[in-house]
Amino acid sequence: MAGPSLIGASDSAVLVVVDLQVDFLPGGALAVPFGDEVLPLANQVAARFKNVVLTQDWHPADHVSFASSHPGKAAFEAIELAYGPQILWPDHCLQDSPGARFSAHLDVPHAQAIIRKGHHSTIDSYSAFYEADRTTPTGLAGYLRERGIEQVYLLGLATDFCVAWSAVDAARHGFSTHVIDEACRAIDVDGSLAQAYADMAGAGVLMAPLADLLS
Ligand code: VGL
Ligand code: ZN
Repeated sequence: MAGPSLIGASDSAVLVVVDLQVDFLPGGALAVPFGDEVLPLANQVAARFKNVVLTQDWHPADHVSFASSHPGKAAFEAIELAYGPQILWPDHCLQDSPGARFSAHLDVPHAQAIIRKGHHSTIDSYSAFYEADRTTPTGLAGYLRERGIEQVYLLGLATDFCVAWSAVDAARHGFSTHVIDEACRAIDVDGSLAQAYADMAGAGVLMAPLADLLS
């Protein structure tokens, strides 16, 4: 049985690097506080993983999650949509825009796949597995299964949205799921971080110490 330090070398483990895009970094349209601190950690952890997948938030201009799509509403307000509550965001990660690009400091040349999410105008998608209606799949689960993946490790932005929702869905799909919390940073709007930790614990997601991955 491989110890934690060897997990990244395993054929059955994958590192999912979540949304390390310009718009989520300081100076970006939806900057996550201290988000840039994640970049060197992501590079170091990814270098130890044989299998790496990147996720990329990738919205059309009229996306339902944008406050600008709802006249009279402001960013960070919540509204009710057919699939449930939706926090409204500043316009971010517009398809093919500079803000949607991966950070120039992200250095993961061996990443094998990029999962783009949030590309349907009418559904947001925090999770790398399912859009926010919880039923429209992105295809990531099938991709990982076909590749014989059993353990999913996650890091990136933001802890309380795309990382947590992806981790909960990975666990629900039966993957042994671990979040490298020290290599994540949160938005934390209206108690979202506490909720995310509770949801992850409830789904059986484990927290993996960064040191275990780097040793
Ligand atoms: C995210 C809010 C909106 C994220 C994406 O990557 O956590 N958060 N879109
Ligand atoms: Zn988004």
